[in-house]
Amino acid sequence: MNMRTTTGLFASLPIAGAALADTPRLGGSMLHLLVSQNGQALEFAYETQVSDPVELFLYEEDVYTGPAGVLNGVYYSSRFGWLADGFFDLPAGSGVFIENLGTTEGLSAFDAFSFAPILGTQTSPDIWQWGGMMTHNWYSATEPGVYSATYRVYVGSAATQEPLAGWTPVELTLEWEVPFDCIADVNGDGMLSPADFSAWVAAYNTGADGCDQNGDGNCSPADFSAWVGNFNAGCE
Ligand SMILES: [Ca+2]
Ligand SMILES: [Ca+2]
Repeated sequence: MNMRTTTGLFASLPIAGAALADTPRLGGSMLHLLVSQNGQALEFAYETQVSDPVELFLYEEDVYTGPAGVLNGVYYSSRFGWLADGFFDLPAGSGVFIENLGTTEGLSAFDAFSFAPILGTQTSPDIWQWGGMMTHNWYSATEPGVYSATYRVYVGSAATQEPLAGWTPVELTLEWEVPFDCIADVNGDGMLSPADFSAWVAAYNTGADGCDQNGDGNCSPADFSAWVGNFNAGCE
């Protein structure tokens, strides 16, 4: 289609918001991964304590264009961000690298700025050079589950990426989650099984959250048949 044929008619109209590409979202507050230098050692600390896996979200209405399109239709988050804590005084010709030591299958990592696959995603190198500025890479998954990535942060040669002798790296593990959102899974183990029946009975007896299967806000005998219906309907 030749777009120029319509510009004369519509050029003066404001562009509707819906026509603009959406901007990928952080998915929550920033969680900074503080990396600092202590002599010839790197140290790591969370800026904010992180105890649970970070949830990955699917924004079904969002449409991202260009390189950000890798985030279309997937659960993602960029809450984790590398951040230098204090000054670095590194030898000439060196840099700070992040090396993927192990990532759960199904978890993808993309560069914060270019959206290029990194850290082992889609056969990309396991080593990624961190430029030292605040960097919130993107992490995505397509299926419910708990995902983790273990990284080594080290000082290496900018030319060869080989670790510098005499320098001590630091390792850390990050976790993400796509919840298995299924109301009939009363015991929350991520699957539907007969054990969920006894879990529902227990929830009924104690008035726990899992009891309310018909969503009317109450825990009543009607929730039993509702649980059976939800169980038979299954989950994705
Ligand atoms: Ca279950
Ligand atoms: Ca109910």
